Amino acid sequence: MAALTDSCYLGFDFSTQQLKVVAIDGDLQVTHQSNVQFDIELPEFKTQGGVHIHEDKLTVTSPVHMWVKALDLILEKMKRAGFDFSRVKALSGSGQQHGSVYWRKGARQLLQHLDPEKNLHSLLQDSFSIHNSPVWMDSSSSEQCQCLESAVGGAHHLADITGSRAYERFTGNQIAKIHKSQPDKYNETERISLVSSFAASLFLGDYAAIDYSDGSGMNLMNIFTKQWSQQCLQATAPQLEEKLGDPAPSTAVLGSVSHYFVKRFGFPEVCKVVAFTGDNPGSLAGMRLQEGDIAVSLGTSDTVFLWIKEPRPTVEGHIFCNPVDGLSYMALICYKNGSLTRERIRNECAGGSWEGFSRALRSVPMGNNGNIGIYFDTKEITPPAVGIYRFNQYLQKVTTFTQEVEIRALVEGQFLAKRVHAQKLGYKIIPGTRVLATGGASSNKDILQVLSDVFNAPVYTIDVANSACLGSAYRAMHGLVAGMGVSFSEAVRKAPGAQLATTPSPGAEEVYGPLLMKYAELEKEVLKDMKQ
Ligand code: XUL
Repeated sequence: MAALTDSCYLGFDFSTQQLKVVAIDGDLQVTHQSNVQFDIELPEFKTQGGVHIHEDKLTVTSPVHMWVKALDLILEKMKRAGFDFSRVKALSGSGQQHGSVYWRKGARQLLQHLDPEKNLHSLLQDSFSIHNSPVWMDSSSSEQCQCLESAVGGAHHLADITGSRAYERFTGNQIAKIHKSQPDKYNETERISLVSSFAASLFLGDYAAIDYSDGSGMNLMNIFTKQWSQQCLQATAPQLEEKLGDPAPSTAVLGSVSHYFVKRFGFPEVCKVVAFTGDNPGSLAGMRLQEGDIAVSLGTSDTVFLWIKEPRPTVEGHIFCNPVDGLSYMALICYKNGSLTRERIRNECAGGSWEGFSRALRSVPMGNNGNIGIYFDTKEITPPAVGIYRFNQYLQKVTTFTQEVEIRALVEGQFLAKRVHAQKLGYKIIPGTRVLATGGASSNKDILQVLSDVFNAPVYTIDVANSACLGSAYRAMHGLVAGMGVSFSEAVRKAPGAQLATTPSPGAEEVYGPLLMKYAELEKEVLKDMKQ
């Protein structure tokens, strides 16, 4: 029998712009990585950033055949690089969330009998009823969102069932739009997959179940019972339940790789396929988030995700089933005004220099002498407001701040918002809570100090360029032992950890505790102003 270190686990990530793969050994060390960039390596599909933005600017799709061809390509690349597929004990993967794939009637039959002499792309030419899959960047289904919310008794009620109010990119609303605009294609469809479960289906040689975690991004699943909500299904499209199949736990072993992969690439017959999930749930696994932790990704848009036990869905942010622990949940909040706003204020108030920005942060005390700012250069998602708002220590609106105060107000405002919204979704700081910071701005120590002070928790940094992919490899490994009661954290305890960057300054909670409440009030006021 092969020693543990001879074993290997694969994680794939079908993201918007590329397909990635990472292999880890039994000690969780990365042994192989590869990728296929859609725009560059598959130019025949003519995508930009992996997608086609349609004329209405709202419809955004990706060619499903491009994803299939990318899988052919990446496996060929691995073979050429001498990758030994016979050591793969299990594989899993992630996909961009919300995107959907429409399998034509008869496709299951085809999937079950793939000829190992041919590539997947040629074998699956006629397997899809819709060639252009709607993806997460699509925002063309507002009408369907309104219908769904009113059918279930309002946005709040929908969030109480599915973990989120109706969002254009969420799959149910995309399916409803396809049913309305292309009823023939809808009727020709045998199965609807998410990008994640579509990719798992290719490996399995059969339709793979949608996992609970990615299934939470559809506005169709009851996140508490983990079953499709009949009310949502009925409001979306006919015969939908049979087209979706039953959802499955994210840690489930769905079966072994199909004969096709055994014959064509030399995978062992016993190589297991562990349910694929969404890229954000995959990242939660890759970052090895634990109960009480909060991950803050400071990029073009800022994303916050949390591990929570007692979720309280609201009309802001999303609650998903947790991808590694069946009793927990994860919350996700997206902010559009991230790096671009920080860069604008840096340019206007610090002559374009991050050192100047940092100096300004250090020159004003924690709490900014009571000054608070809200900076939404473009319409924010959480909350849906736009504009720049400044308030002095008496909570009166003012038109300007000094440059130093402006810089601190921006950074404090962004982090206060994150803590306020996280708490609204059920987040609690508990002993041992860590803030895991990633993304471009996480290399700035002074920004991280504010983050640590506002959350009153130590901040760790972690390189997550490949977190979803790595998380999938970890999940593949965990999937083999999850049924025996081994927790995810136990299974991956040997993986490299996050680095401690900073701890809260003394007195931080006394300063930011009251400011949090003030910030929440001001945000409500801003929203009220917007509605008038
Ligand atoms: C999350 C979302 C995006 C995609 C990106 O709700 O829409 O983060 O998952 O791939």
